[in-house]
Amino acid sequence: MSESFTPNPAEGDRFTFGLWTVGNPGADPFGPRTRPRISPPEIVEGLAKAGAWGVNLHDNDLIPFDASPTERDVLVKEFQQALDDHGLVVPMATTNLFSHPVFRDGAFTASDPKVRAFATRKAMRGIELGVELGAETVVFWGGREGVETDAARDSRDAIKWYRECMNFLCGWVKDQGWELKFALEAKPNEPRGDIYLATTGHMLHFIETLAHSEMCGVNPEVAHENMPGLSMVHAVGQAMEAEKLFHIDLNAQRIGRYDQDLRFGSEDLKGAFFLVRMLEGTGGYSAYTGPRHFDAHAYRTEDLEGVWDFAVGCMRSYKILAERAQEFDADAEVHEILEANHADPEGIGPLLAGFSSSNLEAIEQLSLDPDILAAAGHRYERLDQLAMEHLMGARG
Ligand code: DIG
Ligand code: MN
Ligand code: MN
Repeated sequence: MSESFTPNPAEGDRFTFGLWTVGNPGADPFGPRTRPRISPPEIVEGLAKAGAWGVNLHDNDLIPFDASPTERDVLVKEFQQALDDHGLVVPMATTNLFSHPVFRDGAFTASDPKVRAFATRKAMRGIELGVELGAETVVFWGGREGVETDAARDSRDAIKWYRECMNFLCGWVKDQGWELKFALEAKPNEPRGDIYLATTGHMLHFIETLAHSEMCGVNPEVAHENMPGLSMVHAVGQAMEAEKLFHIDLNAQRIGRYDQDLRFGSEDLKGAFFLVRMLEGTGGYSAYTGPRHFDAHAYRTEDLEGVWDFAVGCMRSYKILAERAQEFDADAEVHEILEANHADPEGIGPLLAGFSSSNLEAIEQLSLDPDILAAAGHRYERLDQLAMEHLMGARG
């Protein structure tokens, strides 16, 4: 394999994986696990060897739901030792608010306030664990926040309860004096028939209704935007434009299917190319500075060797796409076509940048012939062909 695409934290690569990703033993709703389970310390060692920079976790990826405080402390100590031995960090932590049956009617949106209180308390313990391990970002994925029938509750109550729990947790974190970022992750369905706040766009609006919106952003996932056929590039673009891209879940997905969480770049390669281009900032905007997190898992067919093939493949594909994006944005013909399309020799753009009587008069006075404007070509066929040829390695 080409050495230039080997992931290397020492060269600035910031790739992370969750314990639940490479630790996924291959079980699915139709069959048991197909691989041996590997322990968190073994996962840390394997990720370090693969070239990852960090590892993320749900509380119960490390600590069983019913573990005693003593058992918890032993597991955390062993995990911390593995992190120290192999030089991995924990940038993000999250809480499992979806596996135990107590959450079967939701966590923060459960109709029973005792369940909402239990979920909030469990989230506080999960955040404490994350802080203990050095995490600076806390992801919230509301896997059970939804319904199979809207007879269960009015969705306005659900949104209100979601907001109450988020506001409570933001207030608690600030009361602890911690500087943490909350990253909310959307998904349209599965495991619930419909999940509230179904897309990154829904989440961006919801965040603006929170009491401490400044500490809250989003954690968009490729598969979750693509499942309903939406563009991950546009979800991430809106999040970055709002300065709310606090974390990201990279994987791959075929539209219209269950959440596949496939190896990054292994489906919709063009979408992955434009996503990496946006994250790397090669097209002119500033780059995303957070971890490149792969929330994905190996095919059920794979043995443990295949799991590490999967992990290396995620990182290599990201690095290859980053190089292709750099080449695309350095291509003189690409610049020529984009500059021709964005040209503004008469300085009309700024007239729309803010209402004023002078801008109004100038806009009204403009000579704008729609037929002439309509006749202009854009050479997007050539531009997209250039993107595809860079993507396919046919234009060095
Ligand atoms: C699923 O896409 C979710 C959970 O795995 C986890 O809560 C979150 C963290 O990235 N992604
Ligand atoms: Mn997913
Ligand atoms: Mn995810």
